[in-house]
Amino acid sequence: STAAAPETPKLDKGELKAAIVRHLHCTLGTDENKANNHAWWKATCAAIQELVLEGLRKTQKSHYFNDTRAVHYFSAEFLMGRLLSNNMHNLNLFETANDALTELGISLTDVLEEEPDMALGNGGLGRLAACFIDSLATMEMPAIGYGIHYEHGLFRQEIKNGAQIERPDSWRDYGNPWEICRPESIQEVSLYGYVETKYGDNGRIQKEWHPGSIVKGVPWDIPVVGYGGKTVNVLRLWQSQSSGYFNWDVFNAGGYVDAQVENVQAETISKVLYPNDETEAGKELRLIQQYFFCACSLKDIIRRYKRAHGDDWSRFTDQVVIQLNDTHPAIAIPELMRILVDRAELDWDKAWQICTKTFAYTNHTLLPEALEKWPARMLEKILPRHLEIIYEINHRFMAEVEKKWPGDNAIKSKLSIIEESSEKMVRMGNLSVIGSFRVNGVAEIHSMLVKKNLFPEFDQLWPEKLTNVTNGITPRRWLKACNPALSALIDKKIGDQWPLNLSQLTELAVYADNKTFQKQFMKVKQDNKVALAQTIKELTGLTVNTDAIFDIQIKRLHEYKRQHLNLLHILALYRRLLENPSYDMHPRVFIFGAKAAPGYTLAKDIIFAINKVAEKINNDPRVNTKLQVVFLPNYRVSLAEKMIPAADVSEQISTAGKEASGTGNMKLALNGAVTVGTLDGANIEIAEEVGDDNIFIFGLTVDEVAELKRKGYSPDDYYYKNAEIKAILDWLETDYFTPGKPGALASVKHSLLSGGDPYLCLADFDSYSAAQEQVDAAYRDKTRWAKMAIMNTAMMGKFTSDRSIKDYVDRVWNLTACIVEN
Ligand code: DL6
Repeated sequence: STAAAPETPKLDKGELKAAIVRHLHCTLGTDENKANNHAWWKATCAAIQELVLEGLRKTQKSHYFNDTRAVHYFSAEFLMGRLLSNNMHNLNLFETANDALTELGISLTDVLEEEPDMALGNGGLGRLAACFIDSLATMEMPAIGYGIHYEHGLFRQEIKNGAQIERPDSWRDYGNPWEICRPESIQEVSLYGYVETKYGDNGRIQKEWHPGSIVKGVPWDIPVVGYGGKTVNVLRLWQSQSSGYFNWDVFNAGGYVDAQVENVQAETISKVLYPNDETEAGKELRLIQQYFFCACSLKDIIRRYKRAHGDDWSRFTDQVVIQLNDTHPAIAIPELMRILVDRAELDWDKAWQICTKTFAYTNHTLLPEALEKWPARMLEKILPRHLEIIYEINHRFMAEVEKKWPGDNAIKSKLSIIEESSEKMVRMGNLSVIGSFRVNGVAEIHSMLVKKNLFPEFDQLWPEKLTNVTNGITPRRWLKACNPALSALIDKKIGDQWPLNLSQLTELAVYADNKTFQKQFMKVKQDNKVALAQTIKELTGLTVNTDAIFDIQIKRLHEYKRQHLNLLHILALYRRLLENPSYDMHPRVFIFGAKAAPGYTLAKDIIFAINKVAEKINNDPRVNTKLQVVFLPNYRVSLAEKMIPAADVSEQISTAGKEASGTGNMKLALNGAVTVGTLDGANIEIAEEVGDDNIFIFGLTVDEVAELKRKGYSPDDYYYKNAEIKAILDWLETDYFTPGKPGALASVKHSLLSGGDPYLCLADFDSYSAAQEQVDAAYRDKTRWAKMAIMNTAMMGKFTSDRSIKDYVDRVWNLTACIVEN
């Protein structure tokens, strides 16, 4: 690894104290006596930001003088969470700051709680982007993240009478201390209008797009501090603003208010993050968002390139690689073609060669509802020239297909970028594969399914193009920072270099049977459980049993992730306990965190059902010493950081073949939770690493799922043959959990019966329940469990995002680290 180890902190305690107080006085205009925690947070951020910006300046200078090749990570989502603790850890200043604030009479823990999460993403895809830019900076790779400066990130979730209510998120209401506005790099983006065909002097056909409107993209830079603090890269997020060019006539004619309408429309573009995870909304504003940030970013990249290389395009692909995080930024492909062909006047073939050496695309899902398609009519209206270019790309590609499969119209219609359905649609997945030099899935099995089921013909056409890069997580945030006690224990055992070289954790395996180490490891877990119990109390009022197994399922709410399978099992345990009060089980607390897309009714019904079942069970003295259920509201990065260190059991129970990778599975295992999971996504690779003895695998495999579906799956078979399943589902229809309101939870039952149980909950129920009995038995054997937990932490080396980035560097980006001069 080229990563730099953290140095001695750049400030000592006294200097940091002085800097914090100086910012309290000079930046915030307050003083030590008047300042509340929010002011202390801002002053601390400002003091840290001084060092961050010094690192940023040096990094940019080094990159400029070395004329480095860089990766440009295009992503509609970056789920950054909080930055203060992360930046302090990466600058090796956490302890110093703690001591400095303590001397000032302030608690760092309280100060850290003041920071709103930067929740500019929905879930796994956005958090992956955040982990990746952390690793890129840590490994001293020249890189820039490009995205959208949403005014409102993912909604804040409240739970009212068991139901999810969405409230707006305002992460920067009182100013964000990390971001820097760069008005000097504002870009303009065109939208709407029409295309004029002209003949140039050389007789060449030329296209001119006459836009109907122009908006400004204002860049905000968030510095991304690598571990060790040497490289500080940038996440550049674009905010939309009115260009102020239009409607001056209206304005001058006294139409002041009408002129403002245009401003409001322009500002709407970056107003709010679409809260849909794994569903494609097909909304005009969403397409505009995507184009807006891609167009701004490409202009920014080209401006930087031209500063060094002028109009000579021959070195562009040596300097620039663009990673498309899913198809959300795929419109960048025709946009680059437009710039090269229409503006730079390169001929088509040359332009296409540049384009297809510039882009690489990561696929994150096989779910059909998440594969983006845009109505051709919508593209024609918003981006008329881009649609023409897409048609041309497709036309030329169809000729290639014809060469490979002469006369095969079925293959043509499958591979075409244009879907000729009742409404003509543009398939962004096909466009991304055709326009990229590399396409990757995010876990071995997922990449295999991308090749075999999603894009088999593309794989035949370009056998080198499709590859795998298994996801990863940054161990700095997801162990060192979030679990300080475990980190300290690991440091003591194997030294403190593991955050940079996570494979070193295997050295812990030799202690897995060591009684003393087991005790120390499980003591940390217990303390973390007590801390989470305190959070649960504060957030829900419930007192949980900290001697119970903490069984955690945290992720977006989706049928394919099967929170309702977990719920069915909870109901089974409840029934068993009611029928047999001496039913033998170790006490367990089932803990959920999940947001549902606001328009996803069944997902919201499942949240409601979990809450109603929780209410009943937690208040039922017949069972609540053994069984408790918690739904923690407003699951987000900062809450994950509190839950993950306290988990005994990690629920990763998606229907096989549906979860592309999962990354929560890695975070939980890294913190010593044992997985109950299906052979899906990265679970498979986790099982390979930890070994069969240290994981509970259950359920149908990908092949078995396919076989069952082929034969014809009938959930009724399970309902009528399995008395326990029948009783549980029928229970949901009564008013037992919703007194006076029978049927309030019935939609969950119906989705599993008349709804056809598309994700095979009933088919997997028995196997899941058996796996849970094994969990129960294993947990009671304290030595065995401690060993399992330690082995999970010890064997997670593969899943550092540093390894993912190294794979991208080797297989896709061909980058070299740039050592930043200090
Ligand atoms: O690759 C990151 C993450 C995976 O870990 C999850 O398994 C996968 O569900 C998620 N995919 C999406 C798809 N969104 N779109 N399009 O979020 O990606």
